[in-house]
Amino acid sequence: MAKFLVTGAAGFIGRSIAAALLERGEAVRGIDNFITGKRSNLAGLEAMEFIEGDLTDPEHCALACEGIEIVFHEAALASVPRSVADPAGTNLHCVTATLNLLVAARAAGVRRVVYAGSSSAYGDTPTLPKQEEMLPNPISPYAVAKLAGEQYMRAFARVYGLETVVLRYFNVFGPFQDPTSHYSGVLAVFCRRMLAGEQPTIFGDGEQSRDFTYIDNVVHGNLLAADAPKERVAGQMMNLATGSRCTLNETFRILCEFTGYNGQPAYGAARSGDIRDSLADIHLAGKLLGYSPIVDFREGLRRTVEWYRTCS
Ligand code: UD2
Repeated sequence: MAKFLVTGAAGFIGRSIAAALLERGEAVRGIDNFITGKRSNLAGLEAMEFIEGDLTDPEHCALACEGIEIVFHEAALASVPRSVADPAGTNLHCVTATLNLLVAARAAGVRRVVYAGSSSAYGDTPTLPKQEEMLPNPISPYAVAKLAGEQYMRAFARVYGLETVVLRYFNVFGPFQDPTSHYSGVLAVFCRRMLAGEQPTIFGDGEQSRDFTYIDNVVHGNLLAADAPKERVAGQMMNLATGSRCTLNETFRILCEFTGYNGQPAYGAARSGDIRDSLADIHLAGKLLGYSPIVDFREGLRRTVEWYRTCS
């Protein structure tokens, strides 16, 4: 019987966590509805028990949680612009789905739920780096939805004693991130386009910055969060990031080096709901989990370009 459940197991982050658990020899169950997850992402995860299901359906949640000790809740409809186009869809798949999952987890006797939070919760405030005690200030429907999920985690820890751990991810990138959607993360899109010799478009002046976080760091943080003592992490929220930032213009220049692209970027209108600068303070995850990044931004980007070059 599986001990770990990964929601969004056919998505980029979920499949990466599942792969690491399987590598450790763990018994893993995954669930995905394939709205944004991909069947091809399940390649290599054949040892995982898989449920095609939707967390908006409480019965699917109950099935997924049966016998499980620890849940990694990665399923979501990511993307700020997607949420601007369809706020209700984002709410359904981020908030309702999360609440359904928590109800089912509690009923099934799950011990711990590790939740994929988002740096977007901090909003567009000028103070950097972002520290966990700062008041949240979400400016897009996506940010509101991911923050609501966090608050449900906290409430379930407080009132039901479920061990919830919120990890606020900062712009995760790496192998298996879908580069084909209108709503794909910027690095996936840029890698694909620049490797194909196509011009990428920077929205705005390119001086916006992000704390881009390579996937291995996120997987590492999740495994630490699953193993950390209850007294230290239950009910807590912490940033999970690299702890350094890079502008899009600078990132473009590094990508030119790695991909061999020798053109200029196009510049388009700034995106609605966008945040200007983002940088995490990662001391709390260091203190509570013993976390520090294992792959820096430049090396992560190099590995990512090689993956898109050879595998996608
Ligand atoms: C937000 C969250 C991130 C994660 C993600 C999920 C922040 C700071 N980060 O990422 O943690 O939850 O949502 O989707 O809130 N851009 C271009 N050209 C393109 C595509 C994007 O210039 O072709 C720009 C975009 O306008 C933005 C930056 O690149 O300024 C990053 O965009 P993104 O969609 O990769 O991620 P972001 O920051 O919305």
